[in-house]
Amino acid sequence: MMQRRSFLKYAGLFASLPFVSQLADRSTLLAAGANKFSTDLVLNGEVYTAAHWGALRVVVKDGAVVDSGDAFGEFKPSSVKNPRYLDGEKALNSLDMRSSVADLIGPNNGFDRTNRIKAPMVRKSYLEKKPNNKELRGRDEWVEVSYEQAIKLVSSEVKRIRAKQGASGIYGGFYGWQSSGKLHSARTLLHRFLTMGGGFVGGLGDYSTGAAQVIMPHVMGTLEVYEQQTSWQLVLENAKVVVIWGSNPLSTLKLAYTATDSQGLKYYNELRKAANEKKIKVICIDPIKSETIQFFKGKADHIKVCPNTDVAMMLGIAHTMLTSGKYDKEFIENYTEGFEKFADYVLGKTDGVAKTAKWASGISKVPEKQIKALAKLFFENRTVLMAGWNIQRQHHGEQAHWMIVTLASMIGQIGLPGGGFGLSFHYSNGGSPTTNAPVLGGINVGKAVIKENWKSTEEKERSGAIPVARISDCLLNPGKTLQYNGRVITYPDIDMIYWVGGNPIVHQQNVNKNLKAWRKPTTVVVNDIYWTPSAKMADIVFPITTSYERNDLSMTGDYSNLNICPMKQVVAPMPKAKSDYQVFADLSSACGFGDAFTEGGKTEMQWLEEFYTTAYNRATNAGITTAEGEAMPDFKKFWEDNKPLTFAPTAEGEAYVRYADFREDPILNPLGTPSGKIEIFSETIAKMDYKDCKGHPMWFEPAEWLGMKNKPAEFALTSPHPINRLHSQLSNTRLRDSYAVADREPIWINPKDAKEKGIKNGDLVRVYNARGEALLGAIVSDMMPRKVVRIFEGAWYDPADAQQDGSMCKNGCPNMLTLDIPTSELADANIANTALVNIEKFKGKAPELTAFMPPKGAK
Ligand SMILES: Nc1nc2c(c(=O)[nH]1)N[C@H]1C(S)=C(S)[C@@H](COP(=O)(O)OP(=O)(O)OC[C@H]3O[C@@H](n4cnc5c(=O)[nH]c(N)nc54)[C@H](O)[C@@H]3O)O[C@H]1N2
Ligand SMILES: Nc1nc2c(c(=O)[nH]1)N[C@H]1C(S)=C(S)[C@@H](COP(=O)(O)OP(=O)(O)OC[C@H]3O[C@@H](n4cnc5c(=O)[nH]c(N)nc54)[C@H](O)[C@@H]3O)O[C@H]1N2
Ligand SMILES: [Mo]
Repeated sequence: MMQRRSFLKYAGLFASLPFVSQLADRSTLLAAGANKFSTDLVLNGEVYTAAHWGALRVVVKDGAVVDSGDAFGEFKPSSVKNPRYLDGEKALNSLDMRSSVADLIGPNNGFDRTNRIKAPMVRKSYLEKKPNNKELRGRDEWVEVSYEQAIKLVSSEVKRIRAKQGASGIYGGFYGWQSSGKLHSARTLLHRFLTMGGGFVGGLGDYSTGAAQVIMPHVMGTLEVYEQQTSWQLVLENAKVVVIWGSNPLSTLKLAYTATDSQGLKYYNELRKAANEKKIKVICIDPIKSETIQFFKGKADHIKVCPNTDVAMMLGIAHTMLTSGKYDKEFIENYTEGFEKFADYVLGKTDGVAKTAKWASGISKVPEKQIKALAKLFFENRTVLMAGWNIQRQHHGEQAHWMIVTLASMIGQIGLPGGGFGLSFHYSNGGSPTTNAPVLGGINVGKAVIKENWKSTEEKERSGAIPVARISDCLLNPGKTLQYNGRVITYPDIDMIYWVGGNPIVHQQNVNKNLKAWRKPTTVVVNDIYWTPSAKMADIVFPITTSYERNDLSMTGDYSNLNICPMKQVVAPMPKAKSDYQVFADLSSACGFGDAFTEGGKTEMQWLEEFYTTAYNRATNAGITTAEGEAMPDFKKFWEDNKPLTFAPTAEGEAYVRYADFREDPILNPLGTPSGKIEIFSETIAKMDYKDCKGHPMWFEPAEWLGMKNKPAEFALTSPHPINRLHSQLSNTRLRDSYAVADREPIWINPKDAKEKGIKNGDLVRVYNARGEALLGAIVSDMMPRKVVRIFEGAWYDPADAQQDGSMCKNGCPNMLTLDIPTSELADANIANTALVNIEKFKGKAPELTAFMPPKGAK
């Protein structure tokens, strides 16, 4: 193994830092601190950085990346010898996303499928101002322009739209996972530019937990989905039953929004051990025999629920508890609100339908006996319900987590170690205890420099932000009103989209509708590193640096704060690429507020020193040391040391039990709900009088599911998160060679279904419904139940014929097939996992994949 931390610096090497040129007067005040640190690039040696997929150690040889992997351990291989048909633990363990740094940088490293945007480019007919040019979006040729010309085009367009229409004309498209980093946060930088410049239309919520994060504050008084969980150690010591409900943590824990702390696997290994020794019963509720279930090697009970019917199943459990009297009446009495109204519904007093185990079984296809057995098992044992988020990315998704909380209330163990429920054990290693690490500062959105120009306060209130997943509906229907969490939103008339750090053409449901929507505004600008489908649907693109071509800082573990990582520039930037910071600083200058944007011309290293020093001062004042008991180094030393700092969990972190204080004294420590208690019935929601979300959790029939009458298609499609990449990110690396089937995204199909359709492993499959069609490669696997197919989200949309509306996606993007309707009037969240599709063996000549090729005119 290469020696860690040793590196050779080439004296005299000048690292061309992609940074702000215009140093204003005020910066001389700060200049004292500038250039204090060596920002020379390491030509041969090791560099430490971080990404969503973890703290990274990168090996550099002659200025190019030759290897990369876990900052703290041995490197794992980046490819497997026998690709295709990777499932279970093989898929989980064989590949390491951390190995793909070289591929992501692209051309410099001899990997050309990366598809980098190499220069600022403008769509030809847009540049020529052709009247029909919007129709040609996504179909046109591209022309290279100078960086200065691109800045001028975009800044004058922003000014034009602001003058004509005000803030409501510009959508600050931010949604996306961008790259890690406290400074180069594309989303914050875009919003800083648009906030300082006079406002914009923003987004409400997110795609991940759109339904849960609106319902949970009504029920629990908090977001719940993005909060620290009961410490895993306490779960392992106290739980007798662990229910992994609609969640695939062995896959989803590979990433975090900051950078993963990689602690999750340790706890799941211990859980597996406890299951083997029969100390803990593990139950997984999932239509699919997921990688997590396979990880338990038969030691976890798999309950195969019909997709989109978990709420019915839970109601059957609740009915069993209620009628057998085996539920915690005392907990219900002391800690919850409105249980009687829910009980009346469960017993059928309000709608004439008793939600018996038999009734639930008819819908969910989980045997009646099993439903009854679960009710007893949960009540009689210390049980924790660990729910994932897929079940709320479904039609009426609000009900799923509301019902999880209701069941946990009936079990009566909320606030006890190893009991209750948790909505984030599968995400960012929730339950990995919080450390004493001081938190880094970061770039913020700032304040308006140019006065906000909304037509009225009322306009801002009604149209200032729209639920993120309603974007295509909004573009297509300006002026339309919709209900959202008790208020009315009026869709603004958006004439310009500026998107950074996201891939909306891939992540939004119903791609064909979205493409139509994206052809409405006059101007679309995208900053991205690569020619993604969204970049291809723009008019102007800026070529952005990878996080390996700039300096930054990150922490690991969204909840644990385990490490503070230097994100040191690894290689020289691609010649014409700029950081988002540079682009927005220059756009701000062109709009007259550059000095405010850069706070007087701060350099990259000055920002980083400031962010680090915020943490350093806290540590110094509070006497916080690293896990090794050392004082936190000052920035200069930290930067030169070139390695992440690790902090130790606090005693409180290790002993943390979610809702322990509420349980101890609900009067002194009430929840943030109107009643201060868990709202099984919410008067607030009941008063909204929505037809698709009532005062207590209920079963609503989804728009499309296997049990419906007159099914529009034969198979239920679920599109969970990909194991070996992050959404669409990393698709353009060699990792893809290990999972692509016939050079397409895989679709998992049950063997009997495949046989009926004449489909074999490795065949090309056409998947279609009324909304669109896509081409995929078959994986025939008994992990799939009958009539359910799985396609991971994130495939780069690649139309067979871009000139044609509704053209097939050659690469297999599942959003060709999904429904773009809201969960309900409460949250208006996406329902990516509610859809029916048809499948057939693809006949004819396989079209060439072009997803990872630049558009016409681009190199
Ligand atoms: N069918 C279906 N669809 C889904 C889901 C599902 O379950 N099923 N899940 C949904 C969910 S939960 C999510 S979170 C979304 C994810 O959707 P996104 O977050 O949009 O997906 P990413 O692929 O992470 O897109 C990030 C983009 O940012 C770019 N990028 C990276 N670093 C930088 C940078 O420094 N600057 C700039 N300007 N760009 C950068 C990347 O190249 C990439 O194009 O998908 C949603 N869509
Ligand atoms: N490797 C990897 N990890 C990630 C991401 C990634 O892209 N790649 N993305 C991150 C992001 S942004 C998010 S939002 C989270 C997503 O976290 P989640 O939303 O929890 O994850 P999903 O992968 O969508 O689905 C989890 C499980 O739900 C199951 N499922 C599908 N339909 C049903 C159903 O009707 N009932 C039940 N009971 N189960 C069902 C699926 O089979 C799958 O095993 O993951 C994060 N982690
Ligand atoms: Mo997400």
